Amino acid sequence: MYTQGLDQSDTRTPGPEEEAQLVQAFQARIDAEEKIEPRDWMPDAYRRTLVRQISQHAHSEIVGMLPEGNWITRAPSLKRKAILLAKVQDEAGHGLYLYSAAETLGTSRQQMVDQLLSGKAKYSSIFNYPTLNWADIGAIGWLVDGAAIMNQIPLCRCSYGPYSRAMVRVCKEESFHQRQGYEIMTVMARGTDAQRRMAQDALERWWWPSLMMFGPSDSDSAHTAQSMRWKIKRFTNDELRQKFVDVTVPQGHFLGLEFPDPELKLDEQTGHWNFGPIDWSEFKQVLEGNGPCNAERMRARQTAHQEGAWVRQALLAHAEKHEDIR
Ligand code: FAQ
Repeated sequence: MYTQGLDQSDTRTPGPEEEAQLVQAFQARIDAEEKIEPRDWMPDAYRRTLVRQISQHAHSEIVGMLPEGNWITRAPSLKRKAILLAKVQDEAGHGLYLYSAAETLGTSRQQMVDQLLSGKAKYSSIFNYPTLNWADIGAIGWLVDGAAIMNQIPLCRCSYGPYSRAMVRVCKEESFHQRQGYEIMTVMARGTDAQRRMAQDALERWWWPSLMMFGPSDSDSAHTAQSMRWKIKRFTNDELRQKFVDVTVPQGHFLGLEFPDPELKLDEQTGHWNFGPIDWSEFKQVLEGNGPCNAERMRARQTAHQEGAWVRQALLAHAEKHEDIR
């Protein structure tokens, strides 16, 4: 029974002097690029930051299934339908790895789901925009998954072990998603005039919301400085946004598409693409629940949760029966 006691944490509260030593030793481990594991001592604020970020991330994956799920029954061919089904299933899997990673910090999945359903927890702003036509599925893969990868590759080096390991697999799948989205855009951009117009229209609607995915600019970001010290984040929101613009603009130009930004211009000296101002009032509105689809997304999740109650009850009953037999 050598595993006994592994799941019991030290409930003793350290005194102020001991706490200061623990914090110092903790930061030294982070600075030395050691991974922090669930049973290790960690400051409460580090734990809270991780639960906040990982649960928001998990909710984003789950809510993120809705805009694309909208097109599964209307995909233009059997092959496209099979690909989209697999992609949406991957997002569900990402949500599950992430909820599991957050659970290692002592918050149950039920608590996290309750916070989402009551509107207390956030999920990514991008999933509050509608998918109006098939080209939107291409634009989501290319831009939304593209932005997600840019943000998430550095999370593979996050200081918290379970989160960093979950991100390795997530990123492999996201990179496949990005390529399938770009392939849809390529086919449409090289198709009929009507298809080219659809691809252009989708880029125009998804471009600015994709830039907002990276979060507020560094000067307004509440958590970035501390998260960088803890090596949860490795780059700031603005740094990642710029990297995304730099790789994505040439991809769009290659397809002959135009970005909806008259100020977009290559700075020959730095090699970066300068872009125009982001409409942060729109971002704020979406975060406050007033985006085009916030109410619809919440309703869809609440209904799914209610309608899935019998499945959860059946699984629990099965698990209890299994316990009795053992
Ligand atoms: N939407 O101080 P910061 C995907 C909030 S997954 C909503 O800068 P932080 C896959 C932020 O939470 C997409 N809220 O915060 C997919 C905070 O509020 P709080 C999700 C946002 O944490 C593809 C406040 O603003 N990815 O797309 C947003 O240091 C296709 C202040 O902000 C992740 O979650 C936003 N865009 O940096 C699925 C990645 N931005 O909590 C389906 C992990 C900021 O104090 C289909 N997360 N806020 O109430 C992160 O890297 C970070 O949490 C950031 C925000 C960068 C999102």
